[in-house]
Amino acid sequence: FLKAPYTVGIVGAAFSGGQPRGGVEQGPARLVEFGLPSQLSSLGWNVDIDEKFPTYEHLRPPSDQDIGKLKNARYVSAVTKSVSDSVKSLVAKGHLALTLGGDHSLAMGTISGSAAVYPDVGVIWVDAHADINTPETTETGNLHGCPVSFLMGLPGARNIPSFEWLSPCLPTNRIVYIGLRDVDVPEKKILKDNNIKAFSMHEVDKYGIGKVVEMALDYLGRDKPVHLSFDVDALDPSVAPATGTPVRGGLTFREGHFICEAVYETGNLVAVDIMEVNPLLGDQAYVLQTIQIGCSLTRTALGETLL
Ligand code: Z70
Ligand code: MN
Ligand code: MN
Ligand code: MN
Repeated sequence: FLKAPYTVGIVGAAFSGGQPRGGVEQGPARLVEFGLPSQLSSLGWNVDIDEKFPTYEHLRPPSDQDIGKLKNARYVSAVTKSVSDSVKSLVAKGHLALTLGGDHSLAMGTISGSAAVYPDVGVIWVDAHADINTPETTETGNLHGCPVSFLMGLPGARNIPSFEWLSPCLPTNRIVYIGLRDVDVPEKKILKDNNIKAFSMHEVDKYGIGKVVEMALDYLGRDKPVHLSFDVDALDPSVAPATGTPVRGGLTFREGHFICEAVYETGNLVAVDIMEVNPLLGDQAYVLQTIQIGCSLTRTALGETLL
């Protein structure tokens, strides 16, 4: 699906409005500062980046009263619309769209962008959380817990005021989760009722990551375009501590990288999201460790091998 010369277009999505903790908007700048663009050049990619990321302040509405339970809905909508346009134009050019977050509400933008070019795109969603609450089921009102229901247009997540631009673009059978372990009760019902494919940490333990990823890719279809949406909190907090909602019992360093290796090997990757790196959480060493992992997961998804 990518066109030579192989180009990765980096979308620095400095945004934290989908959740309450400040700092995650500094993720992209720190990943870039650490050398991610030159690391990708070294792998042979042509790197397209505007290093002066938009802060999205210009999209912040003057006032943003809760819409039902949803917090910052107008702001999240405006920013994700902008990200959607960026990702769509990169993917349409045959570039790989790499979005550096920022919180995971941004996936409303990234996945709608890749699905606009490839309606049959298959999403691999790597996360401790299912992020599939609807405006009705969310307990927190944080939109980073809701992007999947919006993308699917699930009941209660359609025609939401201020999200008029986002029409359903992700069928329930075009996503596979890996790494789940902190799923809200209503989210469990949504996953079950819609027969959504999910490999929790239980399945990772039971089958091993190799088999889980094989089943995930078989399910989505080996010849289909792939969008990898990677929330670093899928990794165990001992591996990636600097993130807003760490949950114990997560993926090991190798399991996280194995997913990226296998996804690269499909040859069908069209978009990657690296989300929820928060450089303001935890001491220096923890932050550096998390930024390093963000970079190495990205390099791996873009073809770095051990041998
Ligand atoms: C919870 C909610 C969430 C990430 C937390 C948590 C969602 N289910 N996602 N951290 N990355 O607020 O809806
Ligand atoms: Mn270009
Ligand atoms: Mn997430
Ligand atoms: Mn998460």
